[in-house]
Amino acid sequence: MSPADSRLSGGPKFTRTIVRPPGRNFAGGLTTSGLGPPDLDRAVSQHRAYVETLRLCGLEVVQLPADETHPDSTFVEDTAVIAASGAVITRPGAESRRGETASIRAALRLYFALPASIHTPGTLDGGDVCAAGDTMFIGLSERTNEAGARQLSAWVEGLGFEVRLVDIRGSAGLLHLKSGLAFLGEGRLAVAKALSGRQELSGFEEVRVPAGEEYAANCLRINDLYIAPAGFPRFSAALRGLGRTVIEVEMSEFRKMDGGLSCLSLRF
Ligand code: CIR
Repeated sequence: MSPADSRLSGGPKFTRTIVRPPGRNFAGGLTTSGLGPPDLDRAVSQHRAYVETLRLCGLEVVQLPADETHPDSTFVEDTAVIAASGAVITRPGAESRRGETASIRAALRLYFALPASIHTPGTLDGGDVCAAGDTMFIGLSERTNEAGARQLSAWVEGLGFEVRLVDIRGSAGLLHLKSGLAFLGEGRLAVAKALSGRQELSGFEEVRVPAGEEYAANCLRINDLYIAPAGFPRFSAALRGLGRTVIEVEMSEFRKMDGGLSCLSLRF
């Protein structure tokens, strides 16, 4: 499906996903949540359930071994951007995460001939990139700088996407653009209050994430289904109201490390 066809549909059809379970050093990752240390056993079992959910959505799961040298490496989404028929390896904004990309590049080379790369002085986290049909929203954040966004823009524009930059620096509570935004298909976006009404989102229908449930803005549309974090009933009900099944997954331990639902997988 071309980007232009996919804004009013559910987006591209996904067939595969890359995931990586949390390692023993998971609690040593970056966090600002103030929610306390994660419980590793619980994180591992939540990750297992997440992977099963992706299988239920029809995806073939490519599971990488845990990376014990990089505590944030379970958040694979930040290390690559996959769009249409190509992949770009990112240069994560946090220095402690840069080494995560080597194994992701090796994994993606099995599926994409020559992944491109974000290079210095650019930095970019995949969590700042939200594809919505023929539109690619790219967040400027504490992690993604102008140079990184420009490099990615040039690449995705070459694939036929219209790029819209969304500056979220100073938007309290948003680590990444997708902490407050998700593409729901059929021209709709899930939007947290911090981004609601932004003119960069024009032309899309906003599905507002209720106050107090902002964490749920980071949900996923996978083929015919939605996946949403458990514990946010009003937002899940709103998704159900769009006429699709919603599968809820427990994310408590990843949330403690500032991780959202989408960041645990790369989908293509
Ligand atoms: C970090 O601060 O980089 C990790 N602890 C969490 C990354 C979450 N990534 C995402 O939501 N895309």
